[in-house]
Amino acid sequence: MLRPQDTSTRERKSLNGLWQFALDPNAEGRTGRWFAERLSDAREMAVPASFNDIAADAPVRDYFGDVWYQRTVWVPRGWQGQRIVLHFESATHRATVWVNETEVVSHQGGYTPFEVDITDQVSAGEEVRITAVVDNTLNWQSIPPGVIEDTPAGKRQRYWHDFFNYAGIHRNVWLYATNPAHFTDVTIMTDLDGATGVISYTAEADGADSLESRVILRDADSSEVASGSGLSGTLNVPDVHKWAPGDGYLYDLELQLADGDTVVDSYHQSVGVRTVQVDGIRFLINGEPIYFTGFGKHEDVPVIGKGHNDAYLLHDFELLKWIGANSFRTSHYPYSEEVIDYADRQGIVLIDETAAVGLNMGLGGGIFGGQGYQTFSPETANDATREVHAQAIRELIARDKNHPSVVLWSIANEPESDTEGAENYFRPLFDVAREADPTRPVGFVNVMLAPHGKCRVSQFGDVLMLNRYYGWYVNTGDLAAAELAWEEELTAWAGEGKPIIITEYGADTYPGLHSLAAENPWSEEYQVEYLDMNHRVFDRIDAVVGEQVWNFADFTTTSGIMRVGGNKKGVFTRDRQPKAAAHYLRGRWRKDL
Ligand code: GCB
Repeated sequence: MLRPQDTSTRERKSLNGLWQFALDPNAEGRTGRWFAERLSDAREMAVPASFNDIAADAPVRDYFGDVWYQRTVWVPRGWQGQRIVLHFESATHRATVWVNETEVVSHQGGYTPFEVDITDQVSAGEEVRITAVVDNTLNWQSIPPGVIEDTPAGKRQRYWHDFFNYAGIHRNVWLYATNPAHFTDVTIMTDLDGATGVISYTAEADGADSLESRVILRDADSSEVASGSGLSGTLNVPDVHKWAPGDGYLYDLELQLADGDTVVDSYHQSVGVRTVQVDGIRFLINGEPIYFTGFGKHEDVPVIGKGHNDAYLLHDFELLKWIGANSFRTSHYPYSEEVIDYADRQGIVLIDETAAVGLNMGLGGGIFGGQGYQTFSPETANDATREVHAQAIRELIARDKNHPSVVLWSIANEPESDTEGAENYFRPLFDVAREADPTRPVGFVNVMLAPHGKCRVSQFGDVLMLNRYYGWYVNTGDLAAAELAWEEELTAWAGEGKPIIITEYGADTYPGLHSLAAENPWSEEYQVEYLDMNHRVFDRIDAVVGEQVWNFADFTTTSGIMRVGGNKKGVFTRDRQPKAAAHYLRGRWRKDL
């Protein structure tokens, strides 16, 4: 699938803005054909945004089930004879869409795009009604998983990930037009031959049999540097300007379908020329070792929840630059494509993660016992779940394969990984990822419950990604003991001979809470001491090639006794003000100061 764009032959119309919106607590809308007319009892809802925090209304915030979005749109009259497509960048977690009374598409998976050709349902110059029912429930066959439980107080949605289940239409919605003959996909792979960049491209097109296909590569000054013909080929760029961490240099590859001198479809794909490779314990970009500095993040801001917002995007990247971070992980789901595009342009390196989080019944039981479920079983995470998970991996890679910023796929966060069930579940998923993308390393994020010697899934990864909380969840307040235990475990992992990225380490910190006794958890001083202890350990182990603090900013979670107004492990507050740890990290990461 190609991202909608405006070009000399393509045109988009944004459907962002205010839509009609209605909850459907009794699940009547589908049988009652709510799509067939104007939604009754509707309020207005912003798109893109999570619906949860917009209404001052607890039933909206905690709602699970179907919600309905509806709007009308005029199909531009100039689109006569064009192929017309309706495109959602995401709908969390699944959606079905109607154009007028015709059901046109369904999609599951809350963080990847879907689209449908609606040429037959619409006419240029006429108004159509678009209705989407979005269902945010989580079950054992969704990624992420969850369960709806009957309680004395009614039904409750339970899930096992530590962030709020924000839902709705989180990203852009587009109507766009192309020529009936058009490109449908392109895959770019890049390599280096000395100072020459080698760009291989493979395009796919529909209705293009009698047309000529050609490509033009331009540099960042729009000067042509190479060209070719055919749906696939290789372009050489002497003295190539490589894409590298901190240097987001991009070329533009224009794909053209032409009928003689007439270009009938033109699509622009940005290209960053770089290589990625794992070599023993080193992670190489363009043959040079990288040490990842940065964070696990969330898409999470006041009022709009997980809705994409350009201002926060820019501000967050300013803060990354300010603090000296060269990377982050899209924990715990694929982020908006605007984020990935911007990372390409800014030279920020990404670990790109699927939404497979919470597949672990060992976590979160605490003194109240276990979760009451077995993670992998015919009734819980089963073969059907794995197929949904495989599809989530394929859709992530299909969406992000051409982004130079993405250097590593993470197929899950902290799943159960110390059992036979886990091994059987995950083995084929690594194959799915490698088949979809033979060029990038693949891994998953290991949890503290499956330490070295117990984990049965790490053997499949090219890189070890570890989340560890020595000094927080264990050895709380005793950093000396934490340091010894952490170094012992990490030394054992180093023996695997793979690069290790510490993808989470962090301490909840209430901003403004200070303590002279630095070993007082929740204080700003403790967060600094905790990070410093971790860094002493990392610096002693050669196989550690990266440190990503949990988390960039405080974020919203479900309520619980471990959380005070959300998860407070942010180095910045939710409104992006620095805690003391931000200044400390800046001192460690900004080598130029
Ligand atoms: C983890 C999870 C992350 C949580 C974090 C925490 O291991 O991956 O989603 O938010 O710990 O703060 O407990």
